Amino acid sequence: SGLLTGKNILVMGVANDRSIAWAIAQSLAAQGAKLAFTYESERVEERVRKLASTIEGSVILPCNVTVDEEIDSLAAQLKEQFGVLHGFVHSIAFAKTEELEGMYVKTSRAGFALAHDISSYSLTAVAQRVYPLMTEGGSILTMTYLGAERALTNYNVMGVAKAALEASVRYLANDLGQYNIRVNGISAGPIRTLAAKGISGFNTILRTIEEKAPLRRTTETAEVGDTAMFLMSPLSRGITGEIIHVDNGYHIVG
Ligand code: 0WD
Repeated sequence: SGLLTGKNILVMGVANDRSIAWAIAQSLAAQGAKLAFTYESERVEERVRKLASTIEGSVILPCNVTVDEEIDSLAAQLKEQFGVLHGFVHSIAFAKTEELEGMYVKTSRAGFALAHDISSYSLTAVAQRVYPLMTEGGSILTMTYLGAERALTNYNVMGVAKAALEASVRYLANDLGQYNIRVNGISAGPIRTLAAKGISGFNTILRTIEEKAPLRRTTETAEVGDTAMFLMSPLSRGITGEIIHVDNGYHIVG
């Protein structure tokens, strides 16, 4: 038995085995959690099914977070399969590649709206439909980045969307605390994943981290996974509305 035995947790944002959400799933499963995974489209369905099949008892459901009806049916499926939900991990972001380079000032209305819809509003859209299933209390977690706090080269509209996401963490925490539901974020150091491929100059960023981060190394997904496990577990019961940096200390320097 583990810290999460008997807990049912929704994990959104597994795209492949390098996804942060996948490392989080490993850490949660190691503590006995029962997991539900979602996939955005048929493009990733097979990959998600294959990965999920390696974790016993996993549930796999479709959900593109830009479509309200898909989130409605996700919540209905979760109610049917789990009854009670204890956790929700949101590890989803998207912006058009052309909005992730050059000057932020050039951001289009459509690019701004899309980045905010998928990367920021989706946390609230899912939370509003799944919190009623958290009848025994719960923990909600999202993934953010330093670009929310600072103007970082090329991060641009994603940084603005992450700032809104971090503010959402605080507002959701304030709303849902009365139901013993906690809401937190992890601000992870840069990790080479599919999403990171969209960001220009990523290799340079990783080299800077190795030189300047207090721990002199880049972030590994397992480090994020273990902090996520802590935030899903009763060990973190006094923490809500918080953004925890899992970045080997980089945000305190440079
Ligand atoms: O350096 C990094 N990789 C960092 C990532 C540092 C700090 C934070 N993060 C954040 C990301 O911004 C994101 O919020 O962590 C989260 C997870 O990102 P990841 O693990 O780096 O990236 P990835 O493996 O690509 O997973 C993100 C997934 C999508 O993957 P693709 O590459 O297929 O877009 O988000 C999902 C999708 O699986 N996603 C959606 N899910 C449902 N509906 C949608 C959508 N419309 N769009 C994207």
